[in-house]
Amino acid sequence: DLVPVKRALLSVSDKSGLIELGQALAAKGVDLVSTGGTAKALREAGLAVRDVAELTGFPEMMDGRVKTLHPMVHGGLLALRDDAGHKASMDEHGILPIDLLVVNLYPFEATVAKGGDYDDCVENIDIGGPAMLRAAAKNHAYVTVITDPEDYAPLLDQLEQGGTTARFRQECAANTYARTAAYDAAVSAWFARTLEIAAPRRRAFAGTLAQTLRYGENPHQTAAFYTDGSGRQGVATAVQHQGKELSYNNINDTDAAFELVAEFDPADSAACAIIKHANPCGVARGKTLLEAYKAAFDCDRTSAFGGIVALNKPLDAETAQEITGIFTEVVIAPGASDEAKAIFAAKKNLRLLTTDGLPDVKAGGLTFRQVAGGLLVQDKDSGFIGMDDLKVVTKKAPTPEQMTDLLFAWKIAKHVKSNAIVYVKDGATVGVGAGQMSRVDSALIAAMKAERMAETLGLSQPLTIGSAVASDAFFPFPDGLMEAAAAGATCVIQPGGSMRDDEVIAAADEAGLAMVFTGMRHFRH
Ligand code: 93A
Repeated sequence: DLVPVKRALLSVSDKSGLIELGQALAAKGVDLVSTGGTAKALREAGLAVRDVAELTGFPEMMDGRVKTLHPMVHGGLLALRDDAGHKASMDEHGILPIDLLVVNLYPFEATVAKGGDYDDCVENIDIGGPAMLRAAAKNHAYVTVITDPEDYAPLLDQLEQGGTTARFRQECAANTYARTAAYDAAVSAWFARTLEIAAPRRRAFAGTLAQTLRYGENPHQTAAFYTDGSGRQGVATAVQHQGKELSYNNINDTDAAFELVAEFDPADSAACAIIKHANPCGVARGKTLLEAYKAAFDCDRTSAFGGIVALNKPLDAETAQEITGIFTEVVIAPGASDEAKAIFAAKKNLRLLTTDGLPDVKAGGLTFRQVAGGLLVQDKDSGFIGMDDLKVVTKKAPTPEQMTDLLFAWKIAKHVKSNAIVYVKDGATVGVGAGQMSRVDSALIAAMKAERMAETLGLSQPLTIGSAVASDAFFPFPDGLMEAAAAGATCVIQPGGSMRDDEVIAAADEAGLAMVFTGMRHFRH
């Protein structure tokens, strides 16, 4: 079932590997046809190539918007070689069969990622390329289609044996539709972002394979990492400096860590978040990163082992040194000093990731969750609460210091799986209760962890005494609140809005707590 390649059409924006491919094809006697820039590059390398304009009898026109959109091209790609009618049409119009199509598209995603303006992005929507790709892929019974320079080598391996196999052409076709779908989805997503179109409106979802992963959440699951073409700063844009490849769980946790730490403006203070299983086991601010890291670490030293550390400022040497004190899986920061990099270099298993900046926590975007037979899509939780949004509901009002801790705790609670209870003291978490089915249990677990930490640190009492506590959603009954009070919390931030708010407020007053309502909740499941 080998199909030989006699004629190839090459039209590529990413010209990497093009010359080598052209040379290899020419050596096999393949007739080369190309669009303007591609033909120029091939000719400059001394290869004989025909212009697509010669094939179509039309010049490339309208700034290249119309170059391959022609029956001479599409007929050559789509004709069924064994069909008498198709053959007759080819003969009648002088259409030459095209056996191999090599196209990669205008760099739409890269243009968006580098912040291209509206017109620039629109101009980079490729029309002729996807049309040819889809045509060739449909006709994979006869045509081989390649859309990624990474596939040039496997293609040449195939041609070594005299032609491409049916299976190879089918896989090429499958790759091609994945590419054109991801391409159109990137355009759709760009429109949605640019025009601020909300989640419930019609749009497409797809991604581009960035990396195959060793396995998924568990070793028996295969997995891969896809990028969405948005160029959003974060784990997808990060550069890895050392350490083995990131795993599925690493990527998930690193994302959680970096999104959380990005809540804290580096202009206000340094901040550090340590994540385990997508939940923070310590978050703190500090005058320096070192101070922030130490305070975050002291929230839950047991869980921090093997954790993911995210920083809101470039990693410095002192902090790097301190981090190497225990086993850490990943460190992500918006940069790192050469000294810090040198310190990490001795730790072979530690991965260091740096980005050009922090994720924009206020930017819109969508989040997805897969359910059987569908996708749940929603706007990203970019809800923000400032001092002015808070309503004091108790007799006692929080002091300015308490207010600062309450708002700090609130930002963290947004990133803790529900039910979330977060105790904070002096700009550092001192107890985090995550993911419990009951809010009371989250309050209890966080307090219990704080007690254990107090023992480890040799303190006379847990740091929850005199702390601020945040609850990601309202207390439906006073019981959860009372657990927090029993742990020593003296002020509370929560959305409010329960049927029993009156009871909860009365209980808070009785316990001498200061409590504020945000009017916004931050469920996260
Ligand atoms: O502007 S287009 O949408 N119109 C076309 O007819 C067309 N044909 C190929 N873009 C078109 N292409 C794209 O040109 C290819 O997908 C490829 O990305 C690029 C190659 O152009 P050049 O060979 O001039 O560098």
